[in-house]
Amino acid sequence: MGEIKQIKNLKEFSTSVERFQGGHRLCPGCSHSIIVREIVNATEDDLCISTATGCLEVCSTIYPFTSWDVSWIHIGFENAAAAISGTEAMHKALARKKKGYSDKPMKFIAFAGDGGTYDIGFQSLSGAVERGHDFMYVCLDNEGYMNTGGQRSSSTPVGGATTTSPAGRVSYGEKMQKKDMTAIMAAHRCQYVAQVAPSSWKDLVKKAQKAYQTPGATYINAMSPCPTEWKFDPSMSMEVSKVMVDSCVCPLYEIEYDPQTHNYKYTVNYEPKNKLPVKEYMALQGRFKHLFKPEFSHVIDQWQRDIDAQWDYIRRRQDAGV
Ligand SMILES: Cc1ncc(C[n+]2csc(CCOP(=O)(O)OP(=O)(O)O)c2C)c(N)n1
Repeated sequence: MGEIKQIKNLKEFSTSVERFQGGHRLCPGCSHSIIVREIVNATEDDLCISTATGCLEVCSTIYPFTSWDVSWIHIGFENAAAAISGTEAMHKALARKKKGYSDKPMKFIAFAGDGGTYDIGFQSLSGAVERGHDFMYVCLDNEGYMNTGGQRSSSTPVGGATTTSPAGRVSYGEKMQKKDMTAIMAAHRCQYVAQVAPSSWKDLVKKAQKAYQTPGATYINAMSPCPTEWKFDPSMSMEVSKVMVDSCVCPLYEIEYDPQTHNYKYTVNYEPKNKLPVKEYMALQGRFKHLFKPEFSHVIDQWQRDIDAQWDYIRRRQDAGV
């Protein structure tokens, strides 16, 4: 395993060798590219990355250009994990045979959106983790199928208006609960699972480094505010991300599984001093605008109860140490 570089501050981190270049076609203010840079620049090891079809892939590799200064595979919407697990197995086999093949440390990463993770890529992700391949899976979670015009996914939160769960006179938008993908991946006995947000960059970089160092499959759920479909001004992405963290809509926490004791250790990495009401988070985004009508106020109240209950649950697990 290569050295993990120590990151002191943002100024220093900004001088890292750039492995995901600018000039791509992601929307102004898109969080995907910020998250990707925070992850790929956190190591100096060689990287091999698979990326499912989605905003990141479409916008970073418009032929004949590419933003990727690492080995990179474009794969279908549904099989980023299958592609990277096969590549990891091939790398191991070739390194064993030697015959001129480099045995330099290499890290394997799969990036996919929430559509490519929570829904269509779920089976291939589950299988790759079960087989115990050594890779990091990162879900860029913008809570919808944004590359194809903002359809709902099983990550879309209740009340969110999307093109396939529109809000109107009779509907308040999405009706189904967002899946708890972080818990689902912990239940696969990944040794490291974490939730991150791009505005908490140091937390994100540290977690990526922890995932790089953990053997076997690791999973990072990266919440990714999307100005285009969440409907806020592109200059506000990091503000939306901060309020998302401070309202505990996106609690920053990690789960470490110990295969010897079968223990799950929960750690809350950030406790807001002043926990904001979810209303403040919703008010920043057009996709929740309709919820502020009196007839839909019960949706906001329910959200607040759900977020509070989830926050309490995570902290109870942390305190219990199991
Ligand atoms: C099998 C298959 N079905 C549908 C599509 C069309 N398609 C391409 S990208 C995409 C949406 C991607 O959404 P998500 O994974 O959430 O990533 P995002 O673009 O939001 O980052 C869809 C539906 C496809 N490429 N392949």
